[in-house]
Amino acid sequence: MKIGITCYPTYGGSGVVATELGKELAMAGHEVHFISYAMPHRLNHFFDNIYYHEVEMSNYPLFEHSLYGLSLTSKMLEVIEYEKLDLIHVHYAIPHAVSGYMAKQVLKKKNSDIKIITTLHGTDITLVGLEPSFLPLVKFSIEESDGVTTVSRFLKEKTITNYYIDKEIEVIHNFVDSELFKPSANQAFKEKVAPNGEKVLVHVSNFRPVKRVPDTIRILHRVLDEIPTKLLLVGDGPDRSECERLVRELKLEKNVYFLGKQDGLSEILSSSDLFLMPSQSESFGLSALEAMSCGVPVISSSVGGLPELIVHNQTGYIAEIGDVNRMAKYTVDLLTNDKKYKAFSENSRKRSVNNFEKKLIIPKYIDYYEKVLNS
Ligand code: GMT
Repeated sequence: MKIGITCYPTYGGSGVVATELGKELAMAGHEVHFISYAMPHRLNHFFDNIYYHEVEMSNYPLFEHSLYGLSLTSKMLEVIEYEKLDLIHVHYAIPHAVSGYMAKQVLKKKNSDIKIITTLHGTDITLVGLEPSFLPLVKFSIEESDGVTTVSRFLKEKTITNYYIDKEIEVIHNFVDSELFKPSANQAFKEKVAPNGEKVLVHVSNFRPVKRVPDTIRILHRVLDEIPTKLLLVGDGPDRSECERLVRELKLEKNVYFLGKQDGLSEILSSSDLFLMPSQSESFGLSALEAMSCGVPVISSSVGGLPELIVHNQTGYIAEIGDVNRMAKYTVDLLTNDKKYKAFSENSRKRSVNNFEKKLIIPKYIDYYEKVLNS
């Protein structure tokens, strides 16, 4: 197949899923064309069968605000025509699904067609898509897509109930490369961050308010009453300064490392003891899956699709949103009981390999493409 993929190229779950999917499709012999405003960050070297088309932005003086949705449509049309694409798979509804719809309409006028598949990832449905100004357009673009997938059963339900969608939606969970994300601590790194054998907590996100990153610092603060512990904060975003302020206020400067955006995530995760995900909303939790694949249990809030990934009392623990006391209690419980920790760690690895390994999930996308193309 000749497949166009549009996604946000930045440090975020939807872009990671889109890029890793594209890489796997290319390895399976399909031709993949990424169409975006920048090179997706996990597409960091040459891959056979992968092409990148940058969306050019017009800087005509009348356009005070960027017209990205329109520029994207134009680039989609160009790539569809010259590369003879079979379908375009857009990740995150806004504005990608709308641009796809417009491209399809332009082609219709020329008696041509392109199949548009939209994958809904999370806040496009649960947060920003619900803003009154966006809601009708998001609903419309979902209904007009030739195929729609969500990354969890939770997100499918939300899409149907929040947008009154009467359409078949396929659930295809996030996936992980379990050979890359595997248990293998980097001793030198571990000794550097925890020189006295302290336990290591880790959190990875884009530091948006929905991630509740300050909760991870409050959890650490309580855990430190019981056990020497360090916290690694990986990623960057709007809440980072607030987190740095909180660390200073609680005098935790020696216990928290702000690592910023990192490429070598598997090394960091596999050198950690526990992953914290206290999110306000989370449609699946890709970084928690990557941690589990490294044999790292997860303590999370009980929101969204997280219970589809984390099995309470087997691969980690789930608590109410904002209940940092309970999350801290669970953390101490697990980190002071070696036998239980070992079982949770093994369960986490097994669950990710048996249910979410890329070799199991990628064929679901390929089958879905074929179904849509033959419909
Ligand atoms: O919805 C978002 O916040 C955007 C998206 C991203 O680009 O970071 O994250 C979502 O997509 C991931 C991949 O499918 C999921 O694993 C995340 O749970 C989801 N984030 C939220 O729902 C907050």
